[in-house]
Amino acid sequence: PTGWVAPASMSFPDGFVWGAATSAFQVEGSTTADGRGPSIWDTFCAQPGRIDDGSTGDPAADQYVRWESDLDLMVGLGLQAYRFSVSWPRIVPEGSGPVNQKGVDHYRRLVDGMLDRGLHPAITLYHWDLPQPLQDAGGWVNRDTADRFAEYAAVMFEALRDVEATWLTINEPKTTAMVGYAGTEHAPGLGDLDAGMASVHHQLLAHGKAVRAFRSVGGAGGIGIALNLMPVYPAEGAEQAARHLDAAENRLYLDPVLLGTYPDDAVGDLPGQLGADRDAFEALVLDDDLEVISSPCDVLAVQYYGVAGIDKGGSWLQLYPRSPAGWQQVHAEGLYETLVGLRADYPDLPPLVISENGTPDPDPQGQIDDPVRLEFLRTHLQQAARAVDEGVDLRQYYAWSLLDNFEWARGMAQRWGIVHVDFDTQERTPKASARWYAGVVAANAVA
Ligand code: GBH
Repeated sequence: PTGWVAPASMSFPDGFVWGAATSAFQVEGSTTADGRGPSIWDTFCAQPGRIDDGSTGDPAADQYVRWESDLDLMVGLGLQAYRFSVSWPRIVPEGSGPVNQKGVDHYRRLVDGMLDRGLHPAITLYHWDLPQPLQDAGGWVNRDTADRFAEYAAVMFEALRDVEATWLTINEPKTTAMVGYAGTEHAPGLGDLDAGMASVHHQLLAHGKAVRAFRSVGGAGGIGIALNLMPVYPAEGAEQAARHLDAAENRLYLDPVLLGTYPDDAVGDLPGQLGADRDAFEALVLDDDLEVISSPCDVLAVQYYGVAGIDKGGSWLQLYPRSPAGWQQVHAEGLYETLVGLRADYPDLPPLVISENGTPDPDPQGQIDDPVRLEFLRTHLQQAARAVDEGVDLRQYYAWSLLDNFEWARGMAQRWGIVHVDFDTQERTPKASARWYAGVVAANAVA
């Protein structure tokens, strides 16, 4: 469907929720404050060569200290919602066992501060900062981690039982599995594909167990999972490879959550497939697991950054311009295709949320005038509005990110914020994209 031209202005439905997103390790700093335990990202940052600029989670954007003024900043931009994540090692410093009340109190204050200001909380429970003691016991390769996660999640559900929050269990299980366990670019950096596959299953199991815990606590809000999705485009003659890559990148996560089945074509030796040990993976899937994983959700959260191309030999292709992130092939129409594709493929699809969407500054020093990001957001919101006009039930949108922050292996040298942060002074300055986005929110329309 090429040749679509966006109308001059496109409205969103009444009640649509507009926000921006961050995650705990990327913005909080204060990694030893108030009883927080170590996470796998603290360990990873301490290993020479893992982070480009040698930076760590301290002080990041210092939000553990500056949360009140950051909430005021959001109100000043007219934002209606904030997606943040809870740091598991602040809540259960040893990964299992005693709860650290000071950690719980921090997030209760943050959420109360949001409610006082009319900001809707979207709360991610796991955005990659696994307590180190759990990694010492195997991390997501160990099935017990799913139970530890559900226990930790229940602590937060109880603490915020009265709050109409949008809860998201796990942020991008694919990234943890393929970049942290199968790959080496993210913590814990194992470089073991079979470990990656085990982490897929155990993260999804953790998600399902947390959804069940949420139902038994009877929390006021809704719950879902945040999956990064991307359309896969075939080169000439590469339709089968593209189907396999789509299975490995998208359906491996969507199908178990939404249908209660794993796709049968994600793992194997054909181009586009994950070349893991299929029997070993299947042996991890116990009797009721898929039923737990497919426990009904209230939302599905989609993180959209770009697309992939593949040739018939299985090599990834560049079809669209790359952003300075390197891995990001920018193609706004792929967001529309993702949203309408979900509706077509999954009959019981819950309402959708776009929980992340964005692009980095071309200049690692950062910028206030950011026309590339502004245009990125505009074109992607137009494609989201197009899908909504065609009946897709999209309820919320979160720009990634509210603030320049600790960008994982890229450290502080890749800036994704709509708000600039001076990392010497921690001063915040809204970029042109943030001012433009404030207008979108005020109009509930993109022009
Ligand atoms: C999101 O993932 C994350 O949820 C968010 O925390 C992050 O800040 C944001 O992207 C921007 O990067 O290191 O070369 O192996 C998006 C999907 C998957 C993109 C992992 C980067 C690692 C590339 N990410 N990938 S590499």
